[in-house]
Amino acid sequence: MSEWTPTACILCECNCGLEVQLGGLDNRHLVKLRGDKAHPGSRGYACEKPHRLDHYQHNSDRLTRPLRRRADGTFEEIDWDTAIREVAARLAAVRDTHGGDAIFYYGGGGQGNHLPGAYATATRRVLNSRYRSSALAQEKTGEFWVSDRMMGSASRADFEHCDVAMFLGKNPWHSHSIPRARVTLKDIAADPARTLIVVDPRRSETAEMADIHLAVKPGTDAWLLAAILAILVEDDLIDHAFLAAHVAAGELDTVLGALRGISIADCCARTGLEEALVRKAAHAMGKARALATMEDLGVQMNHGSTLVSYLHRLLILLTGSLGKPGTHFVPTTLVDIANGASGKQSPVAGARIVGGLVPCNVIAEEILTDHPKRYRAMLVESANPAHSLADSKRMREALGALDTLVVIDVAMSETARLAHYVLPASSQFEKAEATFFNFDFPHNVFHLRRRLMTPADGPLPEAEIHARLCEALGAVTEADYAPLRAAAAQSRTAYLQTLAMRVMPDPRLSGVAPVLLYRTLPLPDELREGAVVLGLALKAAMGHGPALARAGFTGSPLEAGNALFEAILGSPSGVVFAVDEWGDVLRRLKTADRKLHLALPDLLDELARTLASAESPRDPAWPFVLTAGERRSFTANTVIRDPAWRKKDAAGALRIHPEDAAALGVADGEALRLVTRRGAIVVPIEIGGGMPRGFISLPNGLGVTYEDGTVGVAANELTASEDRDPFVGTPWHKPVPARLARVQA
Ligand SMILES: Nc1nc2c(c(=O)[nH]1)N[C@H]1C(S)=C(S)[C@@H](COP(=O)(O)OP(=O)(O)OC[C@H]3O[C@@H](n4cnc5c(=O)[nH]c(N)nc54)[C@H](O)[C@@H]3O)O[C@H]1N2
Ligand SMILES: Nc1nc2c(c(=O)[nH]1)N[C@H]1C(S)=C(S)[C@@H](COP(=O)(O)OP(=O)(O)OC[C@H]3O[C@@H](n4cnc5c(=O)[nH]c(N)nc54)[C@H](O)[C@@H]3O)O[C@H]1N2
Ligand code: SF4
Ligand SMILES: [Mo]
Repeated sequence: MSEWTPTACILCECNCGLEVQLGGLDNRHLVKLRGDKAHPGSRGYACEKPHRLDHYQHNSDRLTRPLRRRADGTFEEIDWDTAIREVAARLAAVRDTHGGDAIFYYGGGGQGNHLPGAYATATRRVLNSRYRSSALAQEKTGEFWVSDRMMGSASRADFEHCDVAMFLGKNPWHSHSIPRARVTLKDIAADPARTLIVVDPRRSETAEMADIHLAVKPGTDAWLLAAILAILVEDDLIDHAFLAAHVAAGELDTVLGALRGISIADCCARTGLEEALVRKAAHAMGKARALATMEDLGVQMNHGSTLVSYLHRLLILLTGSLGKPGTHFVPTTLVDIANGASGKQSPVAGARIVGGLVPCNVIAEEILTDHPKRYRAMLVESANPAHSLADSKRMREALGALDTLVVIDVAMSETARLAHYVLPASSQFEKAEATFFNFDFPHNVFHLRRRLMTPADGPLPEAEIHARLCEALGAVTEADYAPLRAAAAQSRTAYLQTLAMRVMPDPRLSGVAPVLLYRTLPLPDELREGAVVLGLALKAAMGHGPALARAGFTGSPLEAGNALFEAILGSPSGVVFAVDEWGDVLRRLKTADRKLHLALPDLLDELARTLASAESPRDPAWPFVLTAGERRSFTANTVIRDPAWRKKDAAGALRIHPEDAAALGVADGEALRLVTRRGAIVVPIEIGGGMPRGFISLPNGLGVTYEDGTVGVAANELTASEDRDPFVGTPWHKPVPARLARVQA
């Protein structure tokens, strides 16, 4: 067995630092894993999920050779030269006939591997491919869009130092998303001076620990937030000094006017909650010394999601919960993935593009049409849209209608099965990798993980795949590499100067800079795919000089960026790359006038419309509300396909309230037939799980094909792409109308 070697967990956005001992055949198995105390963010923390990560590294779905689909739908193995030549030729043909806009890029990284997306920018540039998307456009784009308009950027919160914490449609005990989640939750729960508030119809594991559990009726969070805001205004619990200093002129009065007209009692009635409990929660938040809040899929994949994101931001700002320890902050990031800028529309459906991402729910209709601007080719990388996007049946039809579908993946995913070409990628332990989900504050961390083992014979790192594609497309040649190689042979300084003088000013070369770096920057093998990080570090040094300087990276942008890059290379457990000051958060607001904007007219209209709408009676044909895709102890999207990884809930049971089960005459573990407008499946049930009556849940990420069998239900066989938010197109996966029936014997 090897020494303990640092790496990271790849199963959720936290990317906790791990230490691993390798063993087994050729030392290629992850035998023992533990939290890495030297990781500056996670500091030794790890949950139960990574201990059997070897199921990711080794499983029978791993791809070993490039594959080409035959006319009969089966695959044949081809060599890499053929694969790259043919993929390049087919994508170039689409570009040359229909324009690069007809080539759609999806993915770029999962929870722990974001370097592929950085290399793919080169291939996309060469193909003139502009339209793209990723899972963020089925969860976070509403939050990004309103945050961008109100604050200039999205914020995160400091739960470690807050005295009041509120989770809205979020179950961090299982889904994490904050550093060392369980330690922080336990600390808050154990301290009588701190208050934990959870808004969730289900008594989730986090709700179970809460001081106040607001068990809203599913989909009524907008009414709850409206009531809370109205209470804050009525009882004058808003932070006048903060608002006077930072809010754009006149906007506070507009918003207060709108909130004063709200009937608190009516709103509470709509949520099914006692008004006294809502008042208690509102007062706790309004009187907090430091309020930290977070919204997630329970509201972001639900009716009124963008409105809820807006009202949530009003709660943060009216209570002055921005820019003080224990409240919200805007981190200094190496790569800005939470950017909400918009203005563009998708080519066929005319859907709003936020943060450069086309809403996931319109992708199928942008393909299944004879519109001249339809997408005709798709490059999918490290994502599984045939499984993870709404309405899998329609998605399969859409992917099947493309002229060319290329999938870059480590495993034979549901999407890869539909591809014309499947390009096998090295696993995240066979190459250098990193996440761009870097949201810590005031010390932000970047971790370039070293490869733990050489790639198995066959797969290639994405960096190499994109370099070969760009070369085959004729976009980069030895002549472009030569000056950089010559400079590299002299010194890093000479190399940086060549980058600054030759590459950056030349749009052709700067577009393929990731490939130039990868091909010419001398790096040890275990860090080779980290080359693109030099470009990111230089860019960060140009944009965030003071934050980098406080972390010790000083000098000109070239010097500071290079020093940061060296530190990243030299820190196998991760490095603090930016140190911020709380006061900077409000000094650096990125809105045009550097003020906070509370009054968004379209969303205030939406609020008025929502509050005026009558409650529609539940359609008796669909008596249940299905949460299609809950995070549980052993779920991790579709990163691990082998069901043997999962220690609990082997079958992926449907959770249901005991009285609902009794009414249907089923016992724990028995199966029911679950029907939605889109599909029907049979699934075993788990009685309890904190579900209220009429509310049922299926786990996320199950129902993948493995060794020609399927374990659990693929949630998106049951969801519909037209069920989506009117503003940003995020899906309504959490309130799927459903019915249940006994399975006929
Ligand atoms: N174990 C595990 N952890 C993960 C992942 C995983 O697959 N498995 N995936 C990661 C990813 S990609 C993401 S985006 C995050 C998501 O993390 P979460 O958003 O926390 O995950 P979910 O379990 O999908 O939804 C959270 C809660 O929303 C509640 N909910 C449902 N309907 C409503 C409603 O109407 N109102 C309110 N207020 N709540 C409602 C559900 O009961 C559930 O407890 O998790 C990350 N972490
Ligand atoms: N109904 C419903 N649908 C949902 C959700 C829900 O709650 N309900 N949640 C949504 C959310 S929040 C998310 S984030 C998405 C997640 O869905 P996707 O973004 O589609 O991602 P994953 O399921 O994580 O699939 C990741 C793919 O990356 C591959 N992979 C792993 N490592 C590597 C690598 O190193 N290189 C390459 N090239 N590939 C690799 C894996 O084999 C897998 O095929 O699902 C969404 N879909
Ligand atoms: S919290 Fe997320 S990243 Fe950390 S160990 Fe658990 S699954 Fe892995
Ligand atoms: Mo996600």
